Amino acid sequence: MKKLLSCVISGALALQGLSSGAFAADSGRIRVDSASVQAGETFELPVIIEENPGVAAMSLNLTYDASKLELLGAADGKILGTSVFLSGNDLTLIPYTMNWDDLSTENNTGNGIVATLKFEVLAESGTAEISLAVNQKSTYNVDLDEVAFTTVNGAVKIGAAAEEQPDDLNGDGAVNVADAVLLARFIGEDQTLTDEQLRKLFAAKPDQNEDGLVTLMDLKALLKKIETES
Ligand SMILES: [Ca+2]
Ligand SMILES: [Ca+2]
Repeated sequence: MKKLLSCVISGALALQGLSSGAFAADSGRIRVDSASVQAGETFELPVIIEENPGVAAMSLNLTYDASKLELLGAADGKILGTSVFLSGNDLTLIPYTMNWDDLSTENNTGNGIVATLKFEVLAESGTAEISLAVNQKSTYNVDLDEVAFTTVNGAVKIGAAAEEQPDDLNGDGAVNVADAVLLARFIGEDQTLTDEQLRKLFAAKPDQNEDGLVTLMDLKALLKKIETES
């Protein structure tokens, strides 16, 4: 088992090495977290920037199922410099637009929570998809060049019991090396991962050490657990 685990780690390292050359430097990722909640509950959901190539302004459109969720607010994560965060006035608008517009002459390269969404659960059960879209013309750096971000949508499971297997990243009911492989592929920026795989990954707990980012540290933490349990 140890040998297999070290293969996974070196595979992840190889993927990381590849990624620096294989992907354009000017593309980041924005994702909205997933959650399991109960009917009537109020909960917060972070919107997270990863591999931020540097922006002066950003605009995001948030879309969700208003029959299942009510948006109560959106708070600035304050990682985009001295940005003015314009949260929009009408929380009932769908899409709901979040804009950041920095007057600084330097790009903001912060990663982590860019906004925290607050929702109330209206539905008794079901799943509410939460999607993000980048308004490309309003997302640019200090040179006024448009900056590309890929987006990863979230899903809110309503009424479901609390996640019993947060380490089951591929959602197959078991926690084993296959989950570590999936995590390694994500960290290595494997572009062939499907939306379904990404949804399951973030419905579980990829951020093992709860620092707000998914990195090799999380892979190491997961491998340690798998090794201990096997
Ligand atoms: Ca699994
Ligand atoms: Ca982490």
